[in-house]
Amino acid sequence: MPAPLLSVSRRTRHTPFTDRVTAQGVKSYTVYNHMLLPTAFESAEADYRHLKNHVQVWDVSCERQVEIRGPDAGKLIQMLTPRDLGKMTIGQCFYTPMVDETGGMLNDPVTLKLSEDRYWVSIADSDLLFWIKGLAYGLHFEVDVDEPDVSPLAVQGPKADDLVARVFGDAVRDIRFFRYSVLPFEGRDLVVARSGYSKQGGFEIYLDGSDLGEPLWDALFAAGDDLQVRPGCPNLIERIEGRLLSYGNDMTRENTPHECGLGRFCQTQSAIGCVGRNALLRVAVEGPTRQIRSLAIDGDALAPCGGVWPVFAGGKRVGRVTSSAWSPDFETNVAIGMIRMTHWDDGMRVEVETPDGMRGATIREQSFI
Ligand code: THG
Repeated sequence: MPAPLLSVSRRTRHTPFTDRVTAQGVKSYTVYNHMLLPTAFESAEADYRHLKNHVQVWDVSCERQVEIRGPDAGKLIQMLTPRDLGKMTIGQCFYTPMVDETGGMLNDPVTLKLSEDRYWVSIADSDLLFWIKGLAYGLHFEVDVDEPDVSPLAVQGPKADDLVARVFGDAVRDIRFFRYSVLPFEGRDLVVARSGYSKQGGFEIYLDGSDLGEPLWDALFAAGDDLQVRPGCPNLIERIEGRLLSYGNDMTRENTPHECGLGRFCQTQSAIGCVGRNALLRVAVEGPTRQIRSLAIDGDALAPCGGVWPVFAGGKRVGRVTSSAWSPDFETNVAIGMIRMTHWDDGMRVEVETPDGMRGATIREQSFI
């Protein structure tokens, strides 16, 4: 049977780059924040090889911004996350677990501080806008909360500095990791951050105004011919190797940030105002009893895990795999899963129930890259 098609309508929102992405041969899409997100151009493996050697331009418009602005913006944003934003400065981007009153993960966005009273929350795939609007309204905060016409375009890969410097100038080379500069393009100021959903390095350009989408796309491709620039997209294999988490796949509202291995992004004690603070302080006393791990699954290439694969040890259930793919570089099936504490130590052996049968697997405390 051929793979089913995706029916597109107004609800599956197009992006400022969709016409270019289509013209340049996108092979498949998913839907993320009710918007089209490319998932393959040539193939997962060919796209992966190219990403690791050259430079790609990714239409990640689906990383929508929730803009919070007004005198109470700082107070509201601290309510959302156990990460202490007290020392955050203008020009910084923070990876911010966001939780509900039980400490359950609602989203894992990148937060940008644009001014003392203006933030962008660059969200993963959940309707965080409604939660934030609800808090602001219910608490009578003096803020506006909305989704602006801002669409990130990522430039990722080892040649990203060269490509982005040709379009925005050599100033981009001095932008530090998870910092941004505001740089002009066609007379408009754009946020250019050193960030992105890969471990290959690069930038995210926050296109402010859809009308500039095709000019920006075309400028990058015109400048990058000799760099072998290609359209790309977040790559399943590479993000599993790098253990970049996918909200809704690797974690949900059932998980705390500590279970997700995001404890290093939490300063719950000093995150005064965070709605999940009491719940997280309580669970922090004992620590989590299950946590995200990388796994290497034995044997030949498996089709990617599109759901949940149960994990066993000695016949007992000890966790689940939620993402997997064959890694050409590590010559094994790389995976991400949630593993109980009895089996989460580095090097421990478990069994994964795959559609291809039971497979042995080795737990890894660290990511592959
Ligand atoms: N960029 C932007 N918005 C996003 C994503 C992004 N929104 C959706 C999704 N991705 C959110 N999830 C993540 C997950 C991981 C990272 C960023 C967003 C990430 N993590 C690095 C890591 O884990 O190595 C570094 C984190 C740090 O050290 O601060 O980059 O990609 N705009």
